[in-house]
Amino acid sequence: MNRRHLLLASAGLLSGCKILDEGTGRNVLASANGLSYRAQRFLGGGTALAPEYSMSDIRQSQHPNGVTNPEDLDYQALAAGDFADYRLSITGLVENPISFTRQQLINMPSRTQITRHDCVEGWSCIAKWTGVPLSLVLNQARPQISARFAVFKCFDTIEKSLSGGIKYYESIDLIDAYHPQTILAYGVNDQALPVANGAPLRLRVERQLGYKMAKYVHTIELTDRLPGNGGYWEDNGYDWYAGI
Ligand SMILES: Nc1nc2c(c(=O)[nH]1)N[C@H]1C(S)=C(S)[C@@H](COP(=O)(O)O)O[C@H]1N2
Ligand SMILES: [Mo]
Repeated sequence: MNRRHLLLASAGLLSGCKILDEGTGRNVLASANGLSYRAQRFLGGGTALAPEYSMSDIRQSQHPNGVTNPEDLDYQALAAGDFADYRLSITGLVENPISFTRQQLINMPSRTQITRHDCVEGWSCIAKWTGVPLSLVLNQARPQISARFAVFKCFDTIEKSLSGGIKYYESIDLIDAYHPQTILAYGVNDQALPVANGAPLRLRVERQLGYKMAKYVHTIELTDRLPGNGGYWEDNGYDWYAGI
């Protein structure tokens, strides 16, 4: 058992599972054990869709988890100005490094989907997410042939230390980056995305667990290799491919 499976098991045993939407804790546990990255790629190909739900399945607002209000000063300044000065930057292995304001992202074609968020800690939430398909954003930056991964850099310091701390980051491969349900969300349940859930912009990558869905994203770097183990939690023992 790796640490993630231990965590899943202990979340269930110790807290009786903080399950917000029924019946998912076990699924998460089973799928985390049974489906490897290769298996899901082989079985589902690049295009299998995560289940989508209806409005009546939404039972509560999206449960905030992890960092819910970044203390970082650059973030606080942007939030104070309602993110008018926010820019999303696309960097790395692209022909056309480019940045977008929040309004530019909102003006692009959007996608809305009602999906279930499964956290490794044993709770789930169904919510309606609205955002711009990541594929449209990446196309404007024109990925180079050698690009294999999208790395998401976040504003929040997830772990403080004397040397300044560690910022949250995550990564996915370009198959997931170009998946039709992979969006950069700026809205949830018909409201502007709250700070608690990652304002102004957070990733939704619906075939994977919650920790993959980077909140407070300011930069997406295309790379040909993963930095570290590919994410903050991966650097602490979680699987990089968190298939559901
Ligand atoms: N930047 C950032 N992204 C993050 C986290 C975080 O702490 N910081 N936590 C992750 C985890 S473990 C989960 S379950 C979800 C929680 O998203 P929510 O607050 O919208 O429910 O965000 C993920 N993305
Ligand atoms: Mo999570």
